[in-house]
Amino acid sequence: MMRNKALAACVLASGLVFLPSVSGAAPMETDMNMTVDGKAVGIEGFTLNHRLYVPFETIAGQLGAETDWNEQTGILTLTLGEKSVTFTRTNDLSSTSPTALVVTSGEVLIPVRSAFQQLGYGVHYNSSTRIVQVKKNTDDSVSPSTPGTGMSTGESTTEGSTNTVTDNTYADLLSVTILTDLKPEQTTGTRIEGVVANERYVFTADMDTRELYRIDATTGASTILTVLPRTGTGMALDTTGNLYIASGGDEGVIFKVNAADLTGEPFDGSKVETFASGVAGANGLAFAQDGTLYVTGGATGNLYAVTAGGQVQTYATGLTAERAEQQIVVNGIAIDTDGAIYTSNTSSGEVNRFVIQMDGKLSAAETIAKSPLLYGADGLTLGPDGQIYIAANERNAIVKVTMDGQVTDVAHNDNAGPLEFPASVSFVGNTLYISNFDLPRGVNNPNVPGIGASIAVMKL
Ligand SMILES: [Ca+2]
Ligand SMILES: [Ca+2]
Ligand SMILES: [Ca+2]
Repeated sequence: MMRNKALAACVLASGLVFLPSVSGAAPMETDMNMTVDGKAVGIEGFTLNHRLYVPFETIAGQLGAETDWNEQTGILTLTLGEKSVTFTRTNDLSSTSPTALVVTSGEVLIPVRSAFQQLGYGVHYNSSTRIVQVKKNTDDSVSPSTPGTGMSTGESTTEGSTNTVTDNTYADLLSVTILTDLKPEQTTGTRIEGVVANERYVFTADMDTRELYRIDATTGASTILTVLPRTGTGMALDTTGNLYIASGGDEGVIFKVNAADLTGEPFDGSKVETFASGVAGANGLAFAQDGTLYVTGGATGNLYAVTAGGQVQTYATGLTAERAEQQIVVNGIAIDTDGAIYTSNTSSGEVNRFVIQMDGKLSAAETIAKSPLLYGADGLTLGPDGQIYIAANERNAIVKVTMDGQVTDVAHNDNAGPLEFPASVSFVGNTLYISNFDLPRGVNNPNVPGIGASIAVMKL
């Protein structure tokens, strides 16, 4: 075990051990303890991407599992009776695959949870005692972990910020299902960005064909209602059921579709009104309680407030991109009942809050949370629990941010879906509708396997 301690120190101390990672993920030496069937087991390892990694010999030794490690192919198989689990070497520290193994200093480390679970053991993490409890499943099913606050790394990810990144390796992720596959005949090649739903329907638009979709919230049956004059992204419904659609670019506009047209037969695109213009980079939309429509300006860094009459006021947030490869700094948006404006910063992985001050000016951006879990933060909405829910597109994840800055994944998966570069989110009661944009980037690269552009559903 001394050797492993040295290994962990080496992992932490030296960037040379690992290749650079696209997400900025860094291994963190663990102070967790473990019991297997009630017996304490010393562990030396690290957490990475919310997973606890230990040398495979530790796990195999506890279970008496047979091991087959092929250094050439980078494939490791553990076998216990009828059950086996295979891990594959990765150099990508941002990999969230539960079956990726990491080789460092000649040591082979594997994710604890998936190893035990695949070999017929239940894994439970107690975040207060920091003990990972492993127990053989008596009924041969995988026993669930208990939901809870998860495991805080205790590390603030940004100077001066008080938020913590919650490691939910051992927390339950919520299940996500597919309401409808918009292009059953294809697995890639269709991009949908915005989504908004009411009790009856879910709306989205194909960015390339400009088709506006109406999807039955119960059956998933879809209808192409019309073809928009220009591409459509973020969407919102006003209190009387009219649909608003952002259309970005330098000549950004907001389209309006009247409520009566949303429930009937398909109609001609000439019935789509231009509600407002002069909203460059328009991306996300949200109504405040006073009826003002707020619009994010994407990479422009602008926020726009649009009156019921379509008059536009422009506010500069002053936000600038932190990652060259991602320039969007105001993307998803939601407004609380006090009028505070929450936006997602896709570039920095941040949630910002703004208020319109008494003098009519926009406040400086306040950081609610900043975390690598929020890289690719796209659509943002307020949940029925008053917390913030965000589609982290390049992580194939839905992330919850509490008002006191706790950041937790509530759902995520690898590139096979059901989350596939999720772009926008819309709650109806406890049901969250999610648009799968399916861009091949981050965890969704390559974007196959998967079903491509689709509407996913998650229930709180
Ligand atoms: Ca498909
Ligand atoms: Ca967006
Ligand atoms: Ca995919």
